[in-house]
Amino acid sequence: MTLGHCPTLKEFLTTSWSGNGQLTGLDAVVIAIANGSRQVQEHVQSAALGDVLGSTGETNVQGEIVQRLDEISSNTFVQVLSDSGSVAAIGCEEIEKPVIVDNFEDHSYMVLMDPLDGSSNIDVAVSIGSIFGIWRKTGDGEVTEDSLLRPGNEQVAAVYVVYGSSTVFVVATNSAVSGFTLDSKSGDFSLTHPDIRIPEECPYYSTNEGNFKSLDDATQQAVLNLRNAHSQRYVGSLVADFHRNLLKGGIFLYPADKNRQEGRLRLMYEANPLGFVAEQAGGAASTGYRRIMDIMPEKLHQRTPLILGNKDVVEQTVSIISGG
Ligand code: AHM
Ligand code: MG
Repeated sequence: MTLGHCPTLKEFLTTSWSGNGQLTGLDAVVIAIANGSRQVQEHVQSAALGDVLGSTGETNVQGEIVQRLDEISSNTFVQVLSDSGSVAAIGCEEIEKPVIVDNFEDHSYMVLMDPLDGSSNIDVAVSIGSIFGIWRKTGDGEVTEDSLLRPGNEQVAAVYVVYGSSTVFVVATNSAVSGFTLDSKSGDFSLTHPDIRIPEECPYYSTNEGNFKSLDDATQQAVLNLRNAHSQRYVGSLVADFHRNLLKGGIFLYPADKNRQEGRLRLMYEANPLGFVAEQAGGAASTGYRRIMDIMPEKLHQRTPLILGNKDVVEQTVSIISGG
């Protein structure tokens, strides 16, 4: 397939978003993320050659070892978003406190991000990615950490990027989920997946089967049911597992277990943005007990159980887990 006739991301934003007052200034945020992801993609591609593998020797606010590519990605996206002229504050999985950029009127968005998802796969050339939830700044007062504690259902857009066998950029708003592929020759992202809808069939389930023994009885039963009806696929990078399931149909589960009563994944950086994409594409996202998007966050780095993907299969799984 040649990409010559496909609209670029910039052309798409100009034609599809112009005239929509709800989205004013959002194009600058999306373009900033695209520019950052191009830079991160170059680091990912050169990896060992570029001497960016391995850990920094530090531990992040989540208590996890910081990989060098985590740090490079975090710095890159903080820089491009701060320079975009549209962002008031940034919350980042790798940074304890939010980055407050500016509070001028034009800085009307807040971005919460996992700058490099799938850290355990960095050193072994397996797909990784970046995830972003975008909220409109509320109120006229000073932006503080509390300003960022908004529920997922108030997101105006979500973006994720997969650095895989190709680099794919997906942006979701209330009106559409659109996927773009990086043309490495021109450096443009071109529209290759217009109006993504999760397929009705659900061939795959994705979960860490090594955690099975730590699940409660109801959740074990839910996983057993999925084993009987679907093929298993698990990359271990949420963003890559989600992308496959979005395009092919599938359900992803990282439920609570004995060792992780609050779940493993982060509400603000992973569950909310991908939950938003899933819902806009016709899917669903739940903790096992309630809709992800309805959770009123209490803290920035809050964790959550996550069940994500085809709506009917998510609903069946949730009803078994919750005994409902
Ligand atoms: P990260 O954001 O530090 O990379 O951690 C999140 C990752 C997800 O991408 C993935 O789904 C999960 O953690 C894998 O966890 P596990 O190795 O326990 O299966
Ligand atoms: Mg992550």
